[in-house]
Amino acid sequence: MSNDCLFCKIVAGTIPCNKVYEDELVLAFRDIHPQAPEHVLVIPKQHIATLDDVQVQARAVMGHLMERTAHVARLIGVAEKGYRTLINTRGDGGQEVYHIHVHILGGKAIGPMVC
Ligand code: DGP
Repeated sequence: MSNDCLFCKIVAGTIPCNKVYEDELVLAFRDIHPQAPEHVLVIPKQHIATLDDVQVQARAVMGHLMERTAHVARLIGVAEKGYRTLINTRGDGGQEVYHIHVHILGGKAIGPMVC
C-alpha cells in the first residue's frame, strides 16, 4: 500500500467506491467520471504505479487481473456485445491515477480507436 495513493485508499476502504467485484487480489468499482454507459475500473490490491512498473514477480497478479477483468465484463453485462479495455500509462498515455488499472468501457458501440 502507498499512503498517498487514491486507489490504495479505496482498497483500504478509507475512500468509498461503488464496488462491482472483489477478491483477495483485485477490486473492481465504477469510475467516478464515466465515459460510457458502463465504465468500471479493475485494479490489483497491490500497489503498482504503472504498467511500466510491472515486475516479473507480479506476473501472477497481472494474469489474474486480466482474467478477472473479463469476468467483471460478464458481470456487468457487456461481454456479449463487446467492450473496450484500456490501460493508460504515464503522462502521454493520459494516466491520472498512478495505481495501475484496467478501464472497462461498454454499454454502447464505442467504435474504432481515435488518438
Ligand atoms: P486514468 O486516466 O487512466 O488514470 O483514469 C483514472 C480514472 O479514475 C478516471 O477515469 C477517473 C477515475 N477516478 C478518479 N478519482 C476517482 C475516485 O475517487 N473514485 C472513482 N471511483 N474513480 C475515480
